[in-house]
Amino acid sequence: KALFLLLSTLVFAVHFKSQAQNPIIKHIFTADPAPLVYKNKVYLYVGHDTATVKDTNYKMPDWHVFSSKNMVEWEDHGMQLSPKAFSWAGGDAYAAQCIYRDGKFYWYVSTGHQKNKESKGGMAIGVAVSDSPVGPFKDAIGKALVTNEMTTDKKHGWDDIDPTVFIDDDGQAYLFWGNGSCKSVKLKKNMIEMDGEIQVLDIKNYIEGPWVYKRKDNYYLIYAGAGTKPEMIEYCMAKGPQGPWVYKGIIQGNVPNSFTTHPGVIDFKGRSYFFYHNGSLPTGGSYRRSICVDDMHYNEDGTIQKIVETAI
Ligand code: FUB
Repeated sequence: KALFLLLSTLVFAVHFKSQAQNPIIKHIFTADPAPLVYKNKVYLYVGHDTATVKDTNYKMPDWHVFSSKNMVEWEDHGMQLSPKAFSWAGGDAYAAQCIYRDGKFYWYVSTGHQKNKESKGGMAIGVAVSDSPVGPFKDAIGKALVTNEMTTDKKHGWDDIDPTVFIDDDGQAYLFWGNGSCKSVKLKKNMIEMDGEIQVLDIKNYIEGPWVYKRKDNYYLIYAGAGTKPEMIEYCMAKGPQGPWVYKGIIQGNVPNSFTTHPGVIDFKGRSYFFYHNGSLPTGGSYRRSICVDDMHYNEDGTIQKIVETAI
């Protein structure tokens, strides 16, 4: 019996040590996690909340990069990109995702567009590129990839935010994005030009923050939903990257102390992880968010179990 107790304590200790302590970044406020697995490491691309406790809107000046070999210790690579890197941009550094292709890292970002002959303003999507996952990154195009003028399903000036990029097994890349409606378009192999028409998808309860990936034979579209209440994370599944997307339910309810949440999903060293943000640090809130990560579990049929959040 003593041996059994010792062994179960050890198993618990090892399991506990391999869990991240939420929030995983505590020295600055971070939001909109976008994890990338590359060469036995996880690179985490994040937004940066700098609003004061009194502010009632976002103040997000730049994007930062962290990395980890074990999902417990996170190395801080600092600020690696800001809207200043894009001559056409101005405004906040909203959600972004970095992806690897053919020796290069492409970082898709949402930020404001200056009012000029290319755009009447509003939010837009740009792409930065680097030879390394931790930069330096520079504007890959010299203009925005998506501007407010290109999309016809206008909801408001900030509907072109929250890019997620997915490369299918056949090499075809897709960009998904949007607030108020989810849009998608094929990308050319160079990753910086659209290839075809923008599609507006019919996704139940969709608000923003899409994250698209394939696991086994299933395609997943995970997103922040739930409308006027604080956001929840909901998801759809499909048999291909162009749908039809079948609604599967809620995998995470409202998060502590933040109106928004934002998903990022990876498999790493045999485990599945779900990244999100909340306002759980002592002076945190909707504009002072912190990134967390918890285990993610799939059922036999590929559906996703509800996330069990581990606290600080
Ligand atoms: O962080 C700014 C915005 O809040 C993001 O673009 C949305 O996804 C929401 O998290």
